Amino acid sequence: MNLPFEPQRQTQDYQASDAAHHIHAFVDQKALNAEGPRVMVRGEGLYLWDSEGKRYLDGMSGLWCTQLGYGRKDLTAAAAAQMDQLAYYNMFFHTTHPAVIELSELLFSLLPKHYSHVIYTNSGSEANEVLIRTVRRYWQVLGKPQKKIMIGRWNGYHGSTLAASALGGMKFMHEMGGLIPDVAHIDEPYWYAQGGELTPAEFGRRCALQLEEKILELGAQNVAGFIAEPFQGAGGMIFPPESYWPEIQRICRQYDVLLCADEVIGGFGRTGEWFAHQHFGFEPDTLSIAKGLTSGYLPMGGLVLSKRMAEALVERGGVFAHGLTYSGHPVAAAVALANLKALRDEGIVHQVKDDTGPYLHTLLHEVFGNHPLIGEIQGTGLLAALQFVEDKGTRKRFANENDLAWQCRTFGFEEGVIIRSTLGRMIMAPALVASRAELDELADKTRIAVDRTARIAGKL
Ligand code: PXG
Repeated sequence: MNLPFEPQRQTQDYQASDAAHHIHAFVDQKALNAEGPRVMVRGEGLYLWDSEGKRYLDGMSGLWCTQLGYGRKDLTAAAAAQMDQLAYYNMFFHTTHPAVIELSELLFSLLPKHYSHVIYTNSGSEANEVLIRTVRRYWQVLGKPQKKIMIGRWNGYHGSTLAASALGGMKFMHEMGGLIPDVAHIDEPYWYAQGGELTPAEFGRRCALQLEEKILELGAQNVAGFIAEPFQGAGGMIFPPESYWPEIQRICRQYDVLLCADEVIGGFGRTGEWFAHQHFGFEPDTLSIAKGLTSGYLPMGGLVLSKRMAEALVERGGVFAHGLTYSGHPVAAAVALANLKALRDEGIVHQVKDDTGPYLHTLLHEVFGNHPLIGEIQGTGLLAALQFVEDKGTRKRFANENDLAWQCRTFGFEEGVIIRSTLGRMIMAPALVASRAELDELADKTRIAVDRTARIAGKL
């Protein structure tokens, strides 16, 4: 392999140089420098190897993105061939190219029929930046320029750029200079933590009705759209109660507010449907996509628009004053095309729905259904969350649940499995190509990590 960097340096050497130059994501950099990050050097299928030669089962698909796993030769071949043919061109000044055209043909053959257009970006954050301007433009074109306000949810995550983090509801991100005008938030539908005495169905409706109250408070004539993840990802892999989405959809339609689904994590087969909104049975006006679009092999995202929105923007909108140098990048588009073909032609999404998804959830219920530390198992397809709980009867959570979950994640690394912790929840989202044997290994190693955590918490 002709890698442009030295292939085998000492771990400490990598760590020292990393500390000298990098500000990592969502971490106290000084503390990380003292500890030293793990250096990942290779991936194959569901497995990763670090610079010490230790092997891990990646239960998180990288960052929820490597749908096909690591080391797929069809994706690398697609990238190399496109680089040889046309390494770069763009969609500015009246040009286009075959890779992006064929990608869009395939993308819209997989999407429900009421979507027709896409604006490509390089990431999910950018997709949501574009979303705000596109939604506002849409209402301008319809003669309602005062419809500008976006409503998001507390603890929602829509990216780390300025407007995307403002749409999201992570207060600690807002505090880091991350607010913009004309954005409002409502509560998240996290029944286990916040549902109190209400049934999940009652709580789901109650949370949805907050949207109606917020729209009335702000004036429907001022509200442009509501953005939400079909299920919360970064916020803890939280599935809303079944009553939630139908009521949200009713409210958006009643008040002429665009329903914007952030499918960055939910898209491309994660739930066993191509898109998560199909699993929950609602019909958004826009979809923000990224991650699984290329299986993470190259950065690419996009904003998908309904025919109704696209028709207004194209037929009546005039100049659309937006463009990114790398929108529809030919190499990323070629990789996305190869990735979507593989997901379709190898029946991977069907396999998640009919075989590996149900298998994983049956397994998790067997292993963790009566576990003293686990109060709830949520998810569908190759997506699962385990909720830590101190008292199952009252759903009382540990005061130090964040530390416990982080500890569990560390135990996982020691056992050779990567699972994600958020607050008091452990998350699994393995590559969609996972076999039953790999899911067995994921559950077994997670069980060891959870048992070790339960001992610390005094539950075993
Ligand atoms: N929307 C959603 C729903 C996301 O989950 C983004 C937008 C932003 O995408 P980019 O490509 O700009 O990162 C995301 C990203 C985690 C984790 O561990 C989640 C994300 C990113 C990094 C870590 O939960 N989601």
